[in-house]
Amino acid sequence: MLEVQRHSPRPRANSLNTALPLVDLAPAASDLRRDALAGLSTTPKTLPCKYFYDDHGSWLFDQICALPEYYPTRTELVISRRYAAEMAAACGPQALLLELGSGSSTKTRIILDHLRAPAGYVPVDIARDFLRHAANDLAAAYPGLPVVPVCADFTQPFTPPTLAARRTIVYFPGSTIGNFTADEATGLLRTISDLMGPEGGLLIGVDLRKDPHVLARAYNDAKGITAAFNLNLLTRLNRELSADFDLAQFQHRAVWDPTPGRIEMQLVSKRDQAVHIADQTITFHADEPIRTEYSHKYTLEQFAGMAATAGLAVRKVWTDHARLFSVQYLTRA
Ligand code: AVJ
Repeated sequence: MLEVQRHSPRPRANSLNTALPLVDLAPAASDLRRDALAGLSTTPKTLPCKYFYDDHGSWLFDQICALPEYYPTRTELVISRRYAAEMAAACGPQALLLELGSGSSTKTRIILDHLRAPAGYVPVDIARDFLRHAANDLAAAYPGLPVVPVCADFTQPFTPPTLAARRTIVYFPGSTIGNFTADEATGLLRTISDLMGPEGGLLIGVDLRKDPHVLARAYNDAKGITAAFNLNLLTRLNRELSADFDLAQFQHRAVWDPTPGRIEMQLVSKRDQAVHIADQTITFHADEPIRTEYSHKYTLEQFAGMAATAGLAVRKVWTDHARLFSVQYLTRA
C-alpha cells in the first residue's frame, strides 16, 4: 500500500492523479505518534505546531489569512506588491526559488511575476495533497517554469532536487520563523544558509513587535477560525492515532508573553479528564494547557542579531508604513 512506500527514505516521483511529479519525503505516521506522546508526557504539555498542517489545517490557515484581525498576511502582501521589483532585483536573474512551507503559494506569484528568467520553483510543504494542488495550479499559471514540489518537514534534514540555476533563493514568507525559539531559529537559519549555498540569498517575512492588543486580536479572532485551527490538531490525533479527545472539553487560548516577545497558543483542558492515545492514558487537570505554538515577534535589531549568529547578514529591509511586518533579504555574511 501507499502507506508503506511513503516511509521510504529515498525521494520518489509520485505521478498519481497529478500532472506534476512530487518528491515525497513526508514524515511517517510513526513520527506523529512519537512526537505527540513525547510532548504530552512533559510538563507543561506541548504538541509541535508543524502538525497543524494536514490538508484541513492548511485550508483553515488560509481562512485565517483572510481574517480582518490577522494583519500579517495582508501586510506582507502589500509590502511584496509595493517592492516586488526591488526584491526581484536583489534575487538576481536565473534564480531557483526554494520555498519553505509554501502552503497555497499566493505571495510567491508576486515574486515570480518580477523575477528575471527564474530557473525554477521548488515548493516545500508538509501537507501533501494541499501542496500537490497548489503546485499544479502554479505550474499551470507559469508555463515553461520548472516546478518540483517536495512534500517534507523542513525542520528535519532533507535534500532538495537539483535544478540548473545561477543561484538558489530560499523564500520563507509568512513569519514562520516566528514559530521557533531563538535557538531553533538560529539552527534553521544555518540550515537555510546551507540550502542557499555561498552565492545564494534568503527572502524572508519577519513579523515585528507591536501593541499587544493588536496581537491578541490577531490570535483570538471573532469568528473563531484560529480556535478551529488550533483544535483541528486534536481532531487529527483522534483520526490518525485513534485518540479520544473530546473537543468540547478543550478551549483555544492565545496569550502574549512580553519577555520573550511571543504569542503562545494553547489548548486548555476545561476539567479534570483522561485521554487515550495509542494505548497510553494522558491525564489533564482543570485549566491545564497544552502549548501548541509560539509566534515570536522581533525588532529589526533582534532579528539581525539572530541572523548574524547564523552567519547571515541583512542586506535589505522592506516594511509597511505602520511597521507591522517586514520582508528582508539576507546573504551569507
Ligand atoms: C504562519 C506560522 C506564522 O504564527 O502567525 C496563525 C500561524 N497561528 N494564527 C503565525 C498562525 C495562529 C502563523 N504562521
